[in-house]
Amino acid sequence: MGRRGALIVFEGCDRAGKTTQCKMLVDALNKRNIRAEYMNFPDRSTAIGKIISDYLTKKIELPDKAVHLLFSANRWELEPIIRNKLASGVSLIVDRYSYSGVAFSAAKKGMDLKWCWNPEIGLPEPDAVLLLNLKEEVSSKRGGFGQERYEVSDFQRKVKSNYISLKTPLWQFIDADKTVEDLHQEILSTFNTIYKNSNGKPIQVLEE
Ligand code: Z5A
Repeated sequence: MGRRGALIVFEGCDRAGKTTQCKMLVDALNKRNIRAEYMNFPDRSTAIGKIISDYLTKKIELPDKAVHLLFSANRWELEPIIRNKLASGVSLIVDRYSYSGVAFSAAKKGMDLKWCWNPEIGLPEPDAVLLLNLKEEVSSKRGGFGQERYEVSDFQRKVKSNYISLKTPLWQFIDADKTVEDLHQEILSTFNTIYKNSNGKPIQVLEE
C-alpha cells in the first residue's frame, strides 16, 4: 500500500493570498506527479454551505452560536471525504479550516474561545497549518476587501489575535507580503518538508 496524503491547512486574515497560493500549490504538485486536491471552507456548494453563503453575503441573519455550529457542521459533512482522500494517497490543500471557525466566531462579543473550539474536536488534525501573515495596510489595498460580513478592520484585528491563541507546534507563520511567485516558491519548499515528515504517521484528531 502507498503512503497517505498530507493534510495542509492555510489560514490567515482576509486577502492574505490563501486561495491564490493553495491553487498554485495544487497545480505545482500535480505537475510533479504528487496527487493533490484543493478544498475550501466554508464549502458553499453543500446544503449547509448555501446557508452560510447567504449569511456571509448578508442575505439572512442568524444568531452567532447557530452560525458558528453551521460552519463546524460544514466541516463535519466533508470529514468522511477528507479521510478517504488522505487514505487513498491524495494530499489535501485546505483553504481555511477549524482555526478560522474559532478565530472568527470568538472575535464576536460574548463568544467564548473554548466554547467555539468544542465542535471541532475529533476532526482530522492537519499535518501543518501555514498562517499567511499580512499587514493590514497591505491587505486592505488588495481587491474585493470590504464586501462581505467580517471584512471590517477592527474585526480582522481581533481575528488575528485569536489566531495567536490557537497556535500549536504545527503552525508555521509565513510573511505574505511578497510577490505571488516568491511566496509560491517558499510554500513549495515548506510543503516538501511537511510531506516528507508526514510519511508513515497516522492522522491525528483535533483535541480539547
Ligand atoms: N469563516 C468563518 O467565520 N468560520 C469558518 O469556519 C470559516 C470561515 C471556515 C469567507 O471565507 C469568510 O468566512 C471569511 C472567514 C469566515 N471571512 N472573512 N474575512 P472565504 O474563504 O470564502 O473568503 P475569504 O476568506 O474572504 O477569502 P480571502 O481571505 O479574502 O482571500 P484570500 O484567499 O486570502 O486571498 P486571495 O483570494 O488569494 O487574494 C485576494 C486578492 O489579493 C486577489 O485580488 C489577489 O489577486 C490578490 N493577491 C493575492 N496574492 C497576492 C500577492 N502576493 N501580492 C499582491 N496581490 C495578491
